Amino acid sequence: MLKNKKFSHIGIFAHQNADPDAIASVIGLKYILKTFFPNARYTLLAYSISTIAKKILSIRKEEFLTESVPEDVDLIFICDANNIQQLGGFSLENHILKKIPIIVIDHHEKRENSEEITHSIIKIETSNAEIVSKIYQELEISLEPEIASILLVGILFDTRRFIYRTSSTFDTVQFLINKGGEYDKAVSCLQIEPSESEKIARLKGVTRTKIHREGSDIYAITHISSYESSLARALIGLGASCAIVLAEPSTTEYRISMRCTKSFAEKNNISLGIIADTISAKLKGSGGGHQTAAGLNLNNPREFPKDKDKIIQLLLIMILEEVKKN
Ligand SMILES: [Mn+2]
Repeated sequence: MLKNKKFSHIGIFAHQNADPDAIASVIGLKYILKTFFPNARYTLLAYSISTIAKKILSIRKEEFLTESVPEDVDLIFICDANNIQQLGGFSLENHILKKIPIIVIDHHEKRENSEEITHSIIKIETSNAEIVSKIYQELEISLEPEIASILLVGILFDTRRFIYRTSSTFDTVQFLINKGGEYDKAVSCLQIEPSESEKIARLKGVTRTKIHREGSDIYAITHISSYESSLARALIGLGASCAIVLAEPSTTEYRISMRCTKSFAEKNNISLGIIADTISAKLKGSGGGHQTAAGLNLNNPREFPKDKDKIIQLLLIMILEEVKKN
């Protein structure tokens, strides 16, 4: 399709709140397309970019549009998402009316076919950056060292530093390193030093931590004014099986962050996301999450005591009740 047509302005999208994998894929794809359409204009778009993903732009400065799509874009790519709903507040209405090709390159499982998408490359890989890297490899497109480093960042992020990988992941990484990709630079790109206030908050939260043991499970519960998810993660790092952290950003709003280890979730056959959902329903708040990470938002729960240590005890009792149900 691409070979038989001429395109003058190519738009490449990442999903909203773009992560390093999305940003890396978009940049990687731009330089693949440049070999086919050297004279076209390129516009990279992301409705919002996560803090960590912004660090990729220190390897190579690339401009991203965050507000609107230029009208004259005549070819659209979407990276790391497979539908236009995930693009955020961008409007593609006119482009769809003009029947502009929209091509998806994604590694997530496809849920439904959306009509707007005219072509797609969907491969179940552990990162989208790996798909883009494989296109370089298979089509023997020349790859600049900086772009190789950027693709490494995407792979490192989405594989969670190779916790998730396929039989080809290490081959792809080796390919990128052979092309001049700098592994150390890519790793350091994903390290963000917490702010001083975050460090202090975490340390204070740790000193207030109460420990509850339930067989071999260690529960750590505490409270903090903010940075509750950062503290909950830190408590898991310190050895807790399950961490529950209450934050009280205002007198009427409570946020609770929960984390647990995978072995805790599997052994007790629970998902923190479901527990958060159940408890929030009881307390008329909102909550949810995944198996090992979840959060709750409560507005002025009347039955809560004033004393924060008592609130976290109450939360612990509710959580233990849910864990023991299974
Ligand atoms: Mn991804």
